[in-house]
Amino acid sequence: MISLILDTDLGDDVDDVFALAYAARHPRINLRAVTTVLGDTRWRAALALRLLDEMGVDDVPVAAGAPGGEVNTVTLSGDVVVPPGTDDPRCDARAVTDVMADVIASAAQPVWLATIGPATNAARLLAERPEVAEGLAGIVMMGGRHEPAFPREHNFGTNPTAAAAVCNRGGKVLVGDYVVTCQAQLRRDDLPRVRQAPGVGDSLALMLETYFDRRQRDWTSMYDPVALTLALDETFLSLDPTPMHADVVDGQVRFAPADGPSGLRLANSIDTDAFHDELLSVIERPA
Ligand SMILES: [Ca+2]
Repeated sequence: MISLILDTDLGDDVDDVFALAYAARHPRINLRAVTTVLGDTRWRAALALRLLDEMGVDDVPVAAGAPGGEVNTVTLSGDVVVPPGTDDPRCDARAVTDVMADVIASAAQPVWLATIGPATNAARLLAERPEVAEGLAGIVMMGGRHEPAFPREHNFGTNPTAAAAVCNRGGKVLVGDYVVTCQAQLRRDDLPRVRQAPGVGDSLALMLETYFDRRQRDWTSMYDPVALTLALDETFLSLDPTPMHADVVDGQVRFAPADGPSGLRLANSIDTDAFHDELLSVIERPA
């Protein structure tokens, strides 16, 4: 059993809401807090609260990070469940770094932080509460593209300085980059099974179908949920043993083998079929 803080930009690309459902329903994950990042973070928090309600989860604090940041043109999906601009009064009044720090400091075991959006909140925690961040079991990130062509990836490209700072923090940081995690997918013919997820199935299916329609395709990648499995083990993603370092080059994060000690490791392979079954099985678990 692991304790987990999920730091997410849910509401745009639909994979985040599946990561939330996976974390909330997984028998080996104790979801301790949800924090939101990028753009209208209070709307994202309202969406998280709505989905947690539907899953029968009412004991997980949800806090909104600083609004703003460079929101790209990623297609929305969460607007069909919670209208943009919605503010839920249950959104935690504390700063996200305080929520994270309180969870980390009060937990009986070291806590994992999964950052599946831009790394702004995670970098703030490391900068503002370094002594607390030392107590983390590790940080799992979805982001970056480890390939020679070096194209932009949304999460790390939105705040590359923050992403590199988190990658290079010294402690354990496990990254599922775009190249590997994009292979995890749901398809349009998965919609009937998604709809069966107790409580939250209709919302998940509506967002997934909306996303397919807006992107005009019949599949989409589950980058975020598969990345967060690295906090558990290497059943679905395998890690390259090479310790890495992250540098910001031309506004993007580039990975290279580390010259000195480093806790940064990158996933290098994925069992796509096994994870597809895993994701659907976990979100189908009873409320
Ligand atoms: Ca995300």
